[in-house]
Amino acid sequence: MKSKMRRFTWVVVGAGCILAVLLLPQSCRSKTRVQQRTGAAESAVASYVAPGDVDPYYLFYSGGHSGQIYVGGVPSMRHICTIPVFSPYPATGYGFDKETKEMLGEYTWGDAHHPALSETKGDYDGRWLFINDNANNRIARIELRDFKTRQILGPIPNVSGNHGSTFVTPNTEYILAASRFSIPLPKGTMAPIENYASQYKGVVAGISVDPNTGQMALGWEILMPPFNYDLGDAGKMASEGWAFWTCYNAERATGKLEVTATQKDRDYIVAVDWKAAEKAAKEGKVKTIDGVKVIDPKDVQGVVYLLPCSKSPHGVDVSPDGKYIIGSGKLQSITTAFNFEKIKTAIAKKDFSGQEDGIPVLKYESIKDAEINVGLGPLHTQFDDQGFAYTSLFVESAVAKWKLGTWEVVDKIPITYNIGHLATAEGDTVSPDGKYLVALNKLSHGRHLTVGPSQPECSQLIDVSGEKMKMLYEAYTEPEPHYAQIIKADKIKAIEVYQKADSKHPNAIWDVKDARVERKGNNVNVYMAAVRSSFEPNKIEVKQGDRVTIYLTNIEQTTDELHGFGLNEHNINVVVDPGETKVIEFVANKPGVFPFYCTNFCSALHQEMQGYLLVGGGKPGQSQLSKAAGAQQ
Ligand code: RUQ
Ligand code: CUA
Repeated sequence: MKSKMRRFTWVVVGAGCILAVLLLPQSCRSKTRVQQRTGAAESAVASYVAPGDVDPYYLFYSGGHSGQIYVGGVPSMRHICTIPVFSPYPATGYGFDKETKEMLGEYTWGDAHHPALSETKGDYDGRWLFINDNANNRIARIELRDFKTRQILGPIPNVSGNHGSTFVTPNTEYILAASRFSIPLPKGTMAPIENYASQYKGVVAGISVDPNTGQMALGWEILMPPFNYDLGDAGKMASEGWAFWTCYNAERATGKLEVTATQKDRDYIVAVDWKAAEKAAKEGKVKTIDGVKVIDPKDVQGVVYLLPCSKSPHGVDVSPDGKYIIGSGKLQSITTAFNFEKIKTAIAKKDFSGQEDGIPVLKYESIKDAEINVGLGPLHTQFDDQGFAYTSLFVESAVAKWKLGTWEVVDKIPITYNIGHLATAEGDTVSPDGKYLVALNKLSHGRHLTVGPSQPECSQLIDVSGEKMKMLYEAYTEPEPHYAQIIKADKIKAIEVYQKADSKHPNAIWDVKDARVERKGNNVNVYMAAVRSSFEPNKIEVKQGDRVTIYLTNIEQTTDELHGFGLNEHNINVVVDPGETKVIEFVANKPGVFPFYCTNFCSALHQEMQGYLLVGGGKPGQSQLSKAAGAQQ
């Protein structure tokens, strides 16, 4: 309450000052400029979060080919932290300790596109965050208890280019996955590209999630024609039990797709009755391809249908009540609202216009409710609490606001440079908050201090609480956010330290008296504690060629008391949070004495927090540079 009052006072004083400065020299300014400035002051107040206060919402943006997730606050748009997912990140020691190294496997990058918060009854529950890797066909799970990546599943068999992912079903039963690029199956099969239309296959898939642990596993897959499966969304409320994906290239073309895959007037939205898919998989009506239960629609009826839609569609988004499936054809100026009731009726009446590889195609006219004239290049749609939809317009660089049911476009706001995705507060739930919308722009085009050719990406914060949308703020991030989700801050209950009582690590030590170095043959095991401001032991003596394993426990129980372990010239940097144990493994193959030190600032004597690795039995003077110099002589 006190901080709210303080904040309010500051806001009023702040706004007052800005207004006073603006109003004083009014005679020498044009009126419109003053009005613009007044608007800016209002926007500043609307996105202002005073020092010491926190935002009411978290924003989770995907980091694209950085392989990470960025966490921000709304409305301040402050970047709070980065969660490494598919790429090593020395700042948190991710990818250097045994566990995270094994999780990353052979890949040191991923292409993270669509974060999805776990849901219970169609509402974000604040438990987990999932994200796809378009490049290596993986899905990661981040625990929101500690904001750490805990599982990476994949590469998923038969899925190739996992772009249409990770949308979750209303109780997080499944995470959607799909092939953006069809290939011959199973992976490892070679077939000439000339045989694309007949020998290449796509799949759409449901990755199952354990309701208690969030652990992901292979669920079912459906064998699909060689189209390109692009984006998805899970049905909810009226359409619960269904899943939808857009696809382009109904032409089954190869080569220069911008020409060859845009010949037909219509592509499709794939509609999957996932409860029927689950049942078919349980009943064994599947083929096993590369260890996965794959349903072939030629053999099993009633699982998958195709809805014709505007050509080259991108986003597909289900309205909060689940009644409408919104599909946007990016080459057109309309977005289509399909009526789920009509889809069900058409299926019941077998009102089909044909089939593709055994999958019935419904009739466009029978299932569409409206074509909404939103503007040029519609991509994605989000929703608010008042029954409005917001569609991003890539070509027009704008957001259109329109009414579900009446289909009337009521407002439009220009965006700087080619908007891709957009996200409203709690926008993918059955009860969105509205309030804020973040426009994720594909380019920033230098609306910031110059930083050379590689420019940051731009996001714009828009107030959607009123009749007219209002631009509030502009923020920049690393390349390259695709999608984002915004969740109420109080839904996330993150811990600040790992409690000693909960520690289950078999090799953790909690008392410096237990610190020791043990040798078993060529294996040297180090039980190490980190605590302000020393490592115990601070001396590790080994012989060249020994396998060294350090079990490093930060025995602090104080918030924000992290320690790091950086070992000179060994490419090792691990960070341990309070109460955390990490395992560091390496072969001591370089002779000599190597300092290790705490990399994460922890106290006034942080600089003193150091020790030595002493490696005996080798030949001195073998450094890279001296070898290179020797070669030159
Ligand atoms: S995509 S700009 Cu990777 Cu989600 Cu639409
Ligand atoms: Cu421990 Cu710095």
